[in-house]
Amino acid sequence: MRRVTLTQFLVGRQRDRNLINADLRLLLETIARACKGISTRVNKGALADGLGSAGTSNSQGEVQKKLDVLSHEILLEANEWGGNLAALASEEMDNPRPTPTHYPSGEYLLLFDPLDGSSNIDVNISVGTIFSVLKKVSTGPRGVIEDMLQPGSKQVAAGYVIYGSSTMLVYTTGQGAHGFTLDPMLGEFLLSHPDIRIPEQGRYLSVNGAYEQLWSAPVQALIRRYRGLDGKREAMNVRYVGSMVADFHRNLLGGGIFAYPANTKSPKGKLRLLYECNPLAFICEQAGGAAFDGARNILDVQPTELHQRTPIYVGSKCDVDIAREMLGAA
Ligand code: AFP
Repeated sequence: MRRVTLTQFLVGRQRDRNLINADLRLLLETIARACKGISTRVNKGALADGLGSAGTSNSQGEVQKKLDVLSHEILLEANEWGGNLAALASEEMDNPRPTPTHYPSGEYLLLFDPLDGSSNIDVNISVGTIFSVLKKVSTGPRGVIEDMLQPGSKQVAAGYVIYGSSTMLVYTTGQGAHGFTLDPMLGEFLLSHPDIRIPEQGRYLSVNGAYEQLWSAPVQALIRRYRGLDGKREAMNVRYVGSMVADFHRNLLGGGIFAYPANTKSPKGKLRLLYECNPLAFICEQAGGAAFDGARNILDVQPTELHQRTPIYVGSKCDVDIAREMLGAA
């Protein structure tokens, strides 16, 4: 069977229904190309001298892996010259970076986590890249922080690439979520999962149970509910990789919920709103699922800082509704 490449799929959407414009198409293609480069480095593992710590920390005090730094640079270099972006921001940067003045400025902003789950790289477990695209709202020539601090409902595109047993890209521009698998022989992403739909109710619960003593009483009760321990529902299977992209991807295809609640050590949760939770929430909603922060829909949260953290419950709609009900935000 002849499969549709990512480029053909995007061109089709641009041509037939004008669902995306040329600049946004270029942006998605450039991200995909950069991620192929990251995939090659990740796949080479120990052979590419990419494993281990870079000996540095990011602005949030987290130890950077060599591949974190490399992936950040690959995405930055691939995207800053195209003329379609006004600014970029990444987990590995202190502040947003306006595109260099020797290149034209565009109407979009790219926010990304270059390598999510990177503490898993050294032991050959799936990791991923997550990205979010917003439209510039400020009036100056280049993008500024104000442009980045928009609620997730304003995203015009979002996606992730999972570097797993195969490399897959999943993206949305607000007309469904579509998945492509990288054919390493052709070097192309090929359409493999058109119009992904997450099951209404899921099988999998992904949560780090080691924090149980640190959760609030309602969160403890919620997780007990998912595990079937209060006798009110069938127990879900607990599966936790520790790479959000991998846990999310499994649950998107198989049904379930990924939860990273606030706890007494991380009162705002661990995961970042702008470039981790918002893009996955957008994809999940487009696939028929939901995402909640314990009080509101993730996509409705008004951000106040670039590296803002948030608790998250994301996945199958019925399972997220249980969180809404039990955390008192019905
Ligand atoms: P690293 O990038 O430091 O490996 O963190 C991964 C992550 O941000 C996310 O991908 C995981 O779901 C989550 O952290 C795991 O955190 P815990 O180890 O606290 O469960």
